[in-house]
Amino acid sequence: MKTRHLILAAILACAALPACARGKADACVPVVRDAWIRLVPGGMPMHAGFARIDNPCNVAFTVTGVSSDAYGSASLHESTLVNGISRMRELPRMVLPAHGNLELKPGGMHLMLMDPKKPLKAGDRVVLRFDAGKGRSINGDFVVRAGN
Ligand SMILES: [Cu+2]
Repeated sequence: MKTRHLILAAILACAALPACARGKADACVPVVRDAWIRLVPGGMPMHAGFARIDNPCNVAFTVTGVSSDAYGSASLHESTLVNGISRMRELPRMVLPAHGNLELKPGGMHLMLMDPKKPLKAGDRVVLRFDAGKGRSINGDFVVRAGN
């Protein structure tokens, strides 16, 4: 009887801790911070997302896509200067090295956000999901800012 209570207590304690329930391997996840979305003047249906993603974990985290309920489509992009002209290209992935970070910023890597489902204004908040395959993903809480 006593043993049964102890086992039940252990199961309940585990269920109360999300990290425990998912298993130890997935307990560590990268953190999205300083995340913001830049509106384009004139209400163009094309926004850019920027953030810093820190990976405190012992394994690399490879982002293979991004999505949001607030946009019709979203993709990983990079701006580069080609012969003095700014160009954008789609990236198949962004790799966060173990104990490293990614900086998504104007003029560099960013998130291309197309077809907002409803008009967004400065101060609105949007959740973007970074997918890493095998059902793994992390969320980022983005705040909308006016572009210039
Ligand atoms: Cu872009």
